[in-house]
Amino acid sequence: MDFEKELIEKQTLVNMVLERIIDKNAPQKIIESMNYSLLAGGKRIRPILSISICEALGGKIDDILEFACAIELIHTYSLIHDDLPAMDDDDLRRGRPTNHRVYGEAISILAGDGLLNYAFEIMLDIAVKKNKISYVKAAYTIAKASGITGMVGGQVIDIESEGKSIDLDTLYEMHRKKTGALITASCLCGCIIAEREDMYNTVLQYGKDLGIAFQIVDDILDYEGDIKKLGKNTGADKQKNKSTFVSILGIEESKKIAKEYSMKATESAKIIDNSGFLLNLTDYLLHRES
Ligand code: GRG
Repeated sequence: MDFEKELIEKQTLVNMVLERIIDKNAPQKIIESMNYSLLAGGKRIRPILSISICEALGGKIDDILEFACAIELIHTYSLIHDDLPAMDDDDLRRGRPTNHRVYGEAISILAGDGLLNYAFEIMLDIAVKKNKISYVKAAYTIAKASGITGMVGGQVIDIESEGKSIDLDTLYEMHRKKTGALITASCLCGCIIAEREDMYNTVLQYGKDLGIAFQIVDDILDYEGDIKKLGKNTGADKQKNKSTFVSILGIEESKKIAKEYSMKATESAKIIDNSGFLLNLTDYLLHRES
């Protein structure tokens, strides 16, 4: 199948699940605020990575679809909290005013907390119902990647580095944790749920290389991207005096390194998935404009 058609099909499937995922028994305001950010668009890369890797390794889409969508809840929580005044203080995300601009800080903090917690309710509910250790392992992988040695830890390094110039090693460490950890964990869930332990290291390497390429592209887009296509403000890194791949290495070198990591990821993608989808997805993420 044509790559773009398959990508849209997968995004549509994820969106259909996300539209009905939040428990209707919660207070109306928190449901509204969670759905405001969750259903505002987004590329749905993390669930799509889980799904496509699971399928490529012999698993069925029904084995992973809902679990994969729960990862998007965690990603959305991180965006809501990252935009808060105490963090990046942004007012545009996914083409809309940020969550706290619409619902106020208190509800927005709770919406993030709600999304994070609800993601684990979903994952653990699936693990209990399926009664399979692979789902417990996958949930643990996501918990660890989201936590203090993963995304939260990366965010701490980011906050502590603001206004300072950091070296390249610290920048890599920050991004491996802040952005790379959840991307890698999303890939690993596909492998774990498909019960293909033999492919674990290849998938791990794929996720790590893709995560770095993804973040360098994010820095490049912040430097020279189009606000309308991105759905968020550009130039924020420079304005906040943040060290980025672009500020440390320059734009041309950043593009070169992003391509190198993406090519490395492509080599693993060919081993993981012989349908070509993962390879095309890797290339799409390198050339994305949003
Ligand atoms: C608040 C604990 C906590 C962590 C925040 C992920 C993160 C850490 C902050 C987001 C800030 C940011 C722009 C990070 C760079 C990479 C990134 C995660 C970009 C956004 O992800 P996409 O491109 O977004 O997948 P969409 O909207 O397509 O889902």
